[in-house]
Parts: sequence; structure tokens; C-alpha cells
Amino acid sequence: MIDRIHTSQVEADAGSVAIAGHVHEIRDLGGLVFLIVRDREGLIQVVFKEEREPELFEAVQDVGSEDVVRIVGEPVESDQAPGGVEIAPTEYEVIDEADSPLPLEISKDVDVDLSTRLDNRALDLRKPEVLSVFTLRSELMTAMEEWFEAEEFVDIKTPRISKGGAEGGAELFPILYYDKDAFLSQSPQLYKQMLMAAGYEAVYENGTAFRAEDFATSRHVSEIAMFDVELAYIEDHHDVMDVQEESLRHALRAAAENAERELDVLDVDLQVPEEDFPRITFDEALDILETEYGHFPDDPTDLDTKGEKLLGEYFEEQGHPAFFVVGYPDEKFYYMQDVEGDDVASRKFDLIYKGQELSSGGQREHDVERMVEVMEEQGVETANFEFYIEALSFGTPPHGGYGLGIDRLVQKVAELDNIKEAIMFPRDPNRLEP
Ligand code: ATP
Ligand code: AMO
Repeated sequence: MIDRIHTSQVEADAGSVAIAGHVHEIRDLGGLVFLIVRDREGLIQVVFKEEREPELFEAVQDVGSEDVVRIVGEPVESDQAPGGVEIAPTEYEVIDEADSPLPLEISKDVDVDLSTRLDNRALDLRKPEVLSVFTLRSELMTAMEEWFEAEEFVDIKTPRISKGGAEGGAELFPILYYDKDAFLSQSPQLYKQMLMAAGYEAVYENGTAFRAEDFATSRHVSEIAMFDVELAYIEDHHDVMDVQEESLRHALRAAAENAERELDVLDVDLQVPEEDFPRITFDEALDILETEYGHFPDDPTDLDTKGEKLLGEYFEEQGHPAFFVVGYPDEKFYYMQDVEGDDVASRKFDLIYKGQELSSGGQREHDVERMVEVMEEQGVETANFEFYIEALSFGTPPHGGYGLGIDRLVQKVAELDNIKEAIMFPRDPNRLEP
């Protein structure tokens, strides 16, 4: 490895150090040149003085923005330098030169539209605030997985190539699989349930789902990072919500603790919801919308985007950024529905976080005959689900689970306007590269 330490490790008066990174900013003040060098951990100022180091001063005249450099020098205290320390160089080397002009400014805070940023994503990703999003994302996911590992959930991988969809036919991406028609997977739904039938008891998958949605929203993408969970021997859907709630709280807590610098760069004051998440029925949600806001969703069986946002405001005012809406009517066949004695139409819930749906889940119908009845009522072609129906028919414990949109989680935690900002190389109907 090339000998160097990170900029964040540089301390004043610690003797000679080596750092390496991109040239973030160049300020030329005649006999003085200030280089701000950027690495993954931050920025550091290097001061070249003509009088003090004439040869290095001469060499640095040719430096360009975003060149990759390595510098050896003495860190000294300076109240004018970012971070309070600057380096007086004794060695200076350009490892690789950057072409110029740059199609996108990295260091200057100029307003560039998202589309231009994504067209030049490889450069856009260099911005400290963009890097912070992905360091934060990494912290969130590490903590999330940590929670499931500690609770002894099994880490699974289900196929991304499938013969059909699980979530509805219109949103599938067709592919050619040798000489057969196939599709990219919409969700691990059928497979995680088959693993419950197989006795795996509790599983999670940090995976990818594909939805050919024709959207132009700030919360939909075509390739989704989805965190799927399934667990067996549950009493009802509340056990599933408990898992969703506790794991999310753990991930948010870890982000607040371990990504303090990133949250600071993003100017986010992350509140960890320590109190129980409210759990309201779908009918209660409609009531709040009607009485508090005079709002009626067009589709009376679902909450619309505006409804989720208004409910988000309603609960946020009471100190709850996250809450569950339980019992959506007319749900997909795999959710348990119309249970005698229930005060809700189904055991399906959505978790709304900061005014946006973050996850969907619920208790499943493990009685195969009952499920097939619902499929027939809904006009679902049971022939397409034979492998699944069969797998569940040889003894299946009561079970449930959920799918959480990781990109939406990062979007909301980092307070980003658009979900695409939470994805390194996002896919939407108009974007296949970079
Ligand atoms: P999912 O469909 O996977 O559950 P979602 O957030 O899209 O996630 P829905 O319950 O389907 O949740 O939709 C909630 C609301 O979001 C809809 O009523 C609609 O207002 C909006 N919406 C959903 N899908 C789209 C889309 N493809 N384009 C525009 N708006 C959409
Ligand atoms: P659902 O279809 O609601 O449920 O998806 C689960 C979660 O995935 C996220 N999501 C999306 N994020 C970005 N762009 C999209 N196009 C998109 N579509 C979905 C959302 C959503 O809440 N099998 C069930 C889950 C289950 O019951 O276990 C499912 O896929 O955050």
C-alpha cells in the first residue's frame, strides 16, 4: 500500500506525515499556494510558501483541480485552516492528473439540477455531501444487519430471475432466459414464505427488487434496494411490526451515534424515535385525514401520496416520525384477510416514516385452501404459482414479514428531496447509464 494516513488522523505537531487524495481546491495568493486535499475522511489544507520550499512551490504551479496527489509534511496548528491544522510540505507528488475542464464542479456550491448531477455521477459522487450520504447508508445497513444477526435471523439469497411476478403483473421487466421468457424479480415474497414452510423460522435478505413502474415521482426507482424479513410462529401481525420497529430504531440509533460527522455535513438533526410507534387502523387513518385535513384519497382502499404526507405531519407534531397503518382493504392474496373477530379488513400494514411509505408487511395466509380461494376471487392465475402453493401445502407455521425500501430510508434519514440521490447509480425509466 502507498504510505499515507487519512486527513482526519492528522494532528498538529505530530511530526512528519504522508497524506494522499484529490485536489479539492487551489488558492493562489502570489508567494503562497493553498491546496485543499480531500480524501474519504475529509479535507486538509497544505500551504506551499515560495520562500520556505521554492522547489515544491515551483512544482505546485502546474497542479489542477481533482489531480490525485501525495504530500509529506509537518502538520502545524492554524486557526485559519479548516479543521485547525495545516501541512507544511516537504514532499509533493502528482500521482495522476485530472483532465480539465471538469464537467461538474466538486468544491463549489453551485446549484446543478439532479439530471446533470446523475449524468456526471462519477464526479458528483466525489462531493463531500454526496459521500456523506453513502457513508450514512453504509452505517444504517451495517446496523440493520447487525440487529438481525444478533436476533439469529438467517441471511438468505433468493433468485433475481423468475418465471413470473409476485406483486402484480404489469410491473415486470421481461428478459430472455436462454430460449425462455423470464422476468427480473419484483420481490422475494414467494421464496421467503417457502423458507418459512421449510422450517427456517426467521430470515432476512438485503437484496434488490425490480419494478417496471412508469413513474415520475421523487420516491420511485426501477431498481430498488429492498430489505426483506420473514418470521414464523407469530401470534399475529403485531409480532412482525415489533421486529420492524425495533430493528429500525436500532439502525437509526447507530446512525445517530456512528455517522455524526456525516449527519453534520448533511445538516441533519436525526431524531431517534424512542417511544412506541403509533399503530392506527386504516379506518382511523381515513378519519384523521377527513376530520383534520378534509382530505379524501381518490382510491378508498389505499392512502395516496398526499394522505401519507398529511398523516406524517399529524404524527410528527406529536413527536412520532414513524407510525404504522394497519388493515388495508383489498390486499394481495398472500396477506391474511377477512379474519373473523378482527377489527381490520386485513393483517397488512404499512410503516410510514417522515410522511412516506417505508415498508409494507403483515401476517401471511398459511392456510393454503383459504389462500387459493382468495386468489380465485381476485382472478389470480393459480397455475403460475403452483410451486409456491405446493411448497406451503406440506405444513406451514403461521408467519409474516415485511419488505423495507432501503433507498427510501436513506432518502428520509439524509433528508434528500429525491430517492435517486440516495442511490449511487440509480435506474429510472429514462436512465440506463452511468
Ligand atoms: P408499493 O406500490 O410498492 O407498495 P408505493 O409507495 O408505490 O409502494 P402504493 O401503496 O402502491 O405504495 O402507492 C401509494 C400512493 O403512491 C398511490 O396512491 C399513488 O398516489 C402513489 N404512487 C404509487 N405508485 C406510483 C407510481 N408508479 N407513479 C406515481 N405515483 C405512484
Ligand atoms: P411493496 O411492494 O410495498 O411490498 O414493497 C416494499 C417496499 O419497497 C419499497 N418500494 C420502492 N422503493 C422505490 N421505488 C419503487 N418503485 C418501490 N416499490 C417498492 C417501498 C415499499 O414499502 N412483498 C411485499 C413486502 C412484504 O409483504 O413482505 C412488497 O414487495 O419502501
